[in-house]
Amino acid sequence: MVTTSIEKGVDWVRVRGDFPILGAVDAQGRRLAFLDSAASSQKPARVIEAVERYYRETNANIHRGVYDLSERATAQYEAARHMAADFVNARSAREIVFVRNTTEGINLVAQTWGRRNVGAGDLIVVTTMDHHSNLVPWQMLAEEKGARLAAVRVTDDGKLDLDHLKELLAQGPRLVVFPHVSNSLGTINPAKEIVRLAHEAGAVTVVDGAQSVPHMPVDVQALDADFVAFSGHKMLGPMGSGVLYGKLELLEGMPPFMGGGGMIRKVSIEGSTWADVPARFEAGTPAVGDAIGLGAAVEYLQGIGMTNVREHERALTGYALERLREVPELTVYGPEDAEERAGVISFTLGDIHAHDVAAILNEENVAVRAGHHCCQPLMERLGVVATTRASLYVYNDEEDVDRLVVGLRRAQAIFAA
Ligand code: C6P
Repeated sequence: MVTTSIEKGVDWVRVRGDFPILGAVDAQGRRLAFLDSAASSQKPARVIEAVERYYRETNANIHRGVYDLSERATAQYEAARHMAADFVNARSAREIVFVRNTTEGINLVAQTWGRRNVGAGDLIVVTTMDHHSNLVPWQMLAEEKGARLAAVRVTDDGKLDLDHLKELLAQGPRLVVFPHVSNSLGTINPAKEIVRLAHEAGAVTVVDGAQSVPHMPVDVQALDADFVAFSGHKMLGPMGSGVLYGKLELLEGMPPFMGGGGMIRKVSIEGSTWADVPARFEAGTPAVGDAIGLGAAVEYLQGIGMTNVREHERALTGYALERLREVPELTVYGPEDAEERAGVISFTLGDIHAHDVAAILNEENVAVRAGHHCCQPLMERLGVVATTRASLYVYNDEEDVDRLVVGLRRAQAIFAA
């Protein structure tokens, strides 16, 4: 039990207090139990203030102006890039491309590296637990190029079937893509091992870091992944901020994603040449304020310490799994052990529809997500159309979990009547 105490120097009550939106209570005086951070996290005052300060004091287009304000905006934007690089331990800030979100980061790789390097008959390995964002872009590429797609199977306990992965690797795939953490099962995949195996088989790797980078220490050099994409809005930063990390040598060999201002070296009517990376991939006016907000989110998370974030979520996940076992007819999907999962808990409650469960929880001021979580192939594998999903972050505590359990019992009582 961790969540209300001061642990390893982290005062989790104070952390919760940093999030203005969580200070509100409903008409019955109940605080919000926000259990949907896997969809998008809440923002601490520090991030909100950083974005506001940018618009109040620094707003100007970047990399263009010769006046002070523009130079300050440019410096802050590039400082945010360095912070993001430091956060995931990239070798250089040039390996950090600002994008809108994970989806855009993955599409960027598919449309640039993919179009240049994947050909007819090539194999692209995905997984059955991938979010549509790490599946559909590869389907589109495969269709365009006449490439083949195969999905690593998921075991009954919600893990990637590594024997199946090895079978697919024996076919010499061009590309292996997978989620570091499943947004539906919470499974933490052995990313380092998968990357190593994929590299041994000669494949390039794309890691979907949407649910890992916000919640645990992620070191891209230790991981050795070729590309890692993640979303700022899931890690306390603004919507519209995201990162594609790519190894410099790969990024440098890639053509642009979109054409326009900022990504060129020289343009004539006859043709154009491209700017160095990462500018080559950031056509048009970027979301400067959002990137600066992401930098503030990184600083905030580093202030807590990512090991502490992970430990808090691991302990709270363990508590939640234990409490959920008390609820009859509740099936939790994914690994049983909190060590093997992040703070994402998907479940079904008897034959009550997932959306009905979520609607009743909402009446209790408990916010969860229900649906297929953009993982339709996984839902098919699990044999369900939808699950209800509670997901945890730094501001959650045992009271949130207890409220979830009370709400689930109420849902059962309503449907039993
Ligand atoms: N998952 C969820 O509720 P964007 O929307 O681009 O920021 O992130 C896409 C994405 C990619 N991969 C994984 C593993 C994800 O979880 C997500 C976003 C949200 O689970 C919205 S569907």
